[in-house]
Amino acid sequence: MNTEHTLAIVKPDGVGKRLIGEVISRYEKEGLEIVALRMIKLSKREAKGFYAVHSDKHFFDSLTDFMSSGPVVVAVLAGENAISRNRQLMGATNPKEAAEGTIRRDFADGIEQNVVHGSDSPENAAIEINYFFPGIQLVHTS
Ligand code: IDP
Ligand code: MG
Repeated sequence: MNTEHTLAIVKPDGVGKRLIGEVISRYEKEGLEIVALRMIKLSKREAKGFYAVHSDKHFFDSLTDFMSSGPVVVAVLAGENAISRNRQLMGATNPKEAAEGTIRRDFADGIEQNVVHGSDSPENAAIEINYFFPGIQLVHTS
């Protein structure tokens, strides 16, 4: 067993398109357990803190403007290989390159406004979960 936790975000475009339920439903249908969930609006500063790893990228200012432009839903998903399974559900960063049936292929408008975030490694998952749910006791229902 390789039970993992991963941080997922429905980004402001996803919330604006009323995709919260659709996205959460895809996690549940995949068998990923939702063990924490909250809706928040990030400040520009919080968005910059979350995406600090990308601070040297040309898109950093635009990305953090976008991420602080409206509410987001942040969740912790749990399950066997949860990190890679969530990345599979999401699809490639650029929706034009995302596989059919993935969230980004189905709903994203472009490489920046791409509906969802998902942690990419156990190390980043731990950092990202702690960023939004500091000190959380992760509850398992199954
Ligand atoms: P990921 O979300 O698939 O892990 P990352 O490379 O970690 O992709 O980039 C973080 C986020 O930054 C992306 O989800 C997307 O919103 C935005 N982004 C990535 N590359 C570009 C780009 O080339 N132009 C504009 N925004 C980008
Ligand atoms: Mg990433």
